[in-house]
Amino acid sequence: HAADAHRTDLMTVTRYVLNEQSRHPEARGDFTILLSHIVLGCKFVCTAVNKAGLAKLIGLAGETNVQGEEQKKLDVLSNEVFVKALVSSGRTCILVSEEDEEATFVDPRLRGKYCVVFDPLDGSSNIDCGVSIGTIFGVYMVDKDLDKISLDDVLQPGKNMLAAGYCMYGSSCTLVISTGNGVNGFTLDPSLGEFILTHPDIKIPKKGKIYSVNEGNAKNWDGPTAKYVEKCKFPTDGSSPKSLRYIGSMVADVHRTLLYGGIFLYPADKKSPNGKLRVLYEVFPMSFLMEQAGGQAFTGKERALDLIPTKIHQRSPIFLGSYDEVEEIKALYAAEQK
Ligand code: P6P
Repeated sequence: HAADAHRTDLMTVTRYVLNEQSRHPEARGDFTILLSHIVLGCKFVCTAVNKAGLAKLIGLAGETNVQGEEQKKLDVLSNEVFVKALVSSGRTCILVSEEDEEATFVDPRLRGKYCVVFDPLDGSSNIDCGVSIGTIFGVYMVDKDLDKISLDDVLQPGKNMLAAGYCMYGSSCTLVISTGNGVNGFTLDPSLGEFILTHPDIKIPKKGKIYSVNEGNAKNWDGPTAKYVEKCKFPTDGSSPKSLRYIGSMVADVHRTLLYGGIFLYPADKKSPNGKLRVLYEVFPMSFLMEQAGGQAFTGKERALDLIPTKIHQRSPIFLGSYDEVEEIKALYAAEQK
């Protein structure tokens, strides 16, 4: 019984990562230490998000807290926590956050060989209505003299990532992570303060009955996207129409797609030729997870993980999800090229 196993054989995310580390005999535990600091950040944000929700509702938040300090916006607070946790881990050298215009180059005395790209609180505009939001992160390694690092060392294609994941703050706190050997989901047990394995070896269904896109942008879509969505609504092969599910919070939409199958799209449109989602800390981590779970991720031009970013906040269109669904999109874009 999972419940029994939970009681006696606790597979925590820390133990899972240690097991993963044992697959790399040369590893000295740096990666494990880094991930434990990311997990710490997620635990903090989980409590802050839950408190903020309640505090805001019962007016505790107000403009200042009991110390008379200006109540920080949750995404600013979350960012500070992640930056401090990652710097203090002593395992990072460059950090890229959605919240910071410039990359953070860690103090040379505290540098480690990993770069972390992250969105500390994606979808934070949804907090007030209680919709699930989340942290998204990806990890690269820099294999050079840490005194000679530059921005180019974090502008790597997504396929170079060593790990990626998200933590979804909803009715429960769910951490979904891959270190390159499949995808596993952990749920925070608040009584233990530990993430317990609840979704071992997640595989996305090969096909899906759900498409997830903001239909409000339909008038600006390009041909292949418009054709694909049309096929979802008016299938010509006798199959039944797909259901539309769009939460408007990437972590929630991607989590549902990963577990139930289907496709998530944030296409380019005439107003935003590169779409809206950011390459380093939204597109790459979610694409990494999808491929690790047996799905695909495509930009409209290429495999998402092959894209080589030139700017840290660069955007890209993205189509990700069930293998067969993304194949259909790829065929429509290929046909347009002919
Ligand atoms: P739109 C949230 O603001 C976000 O960054 C993602 O979490 C989400 O997928 C997307 O934007 C929603 O964008 O334009 O559909 O509201």
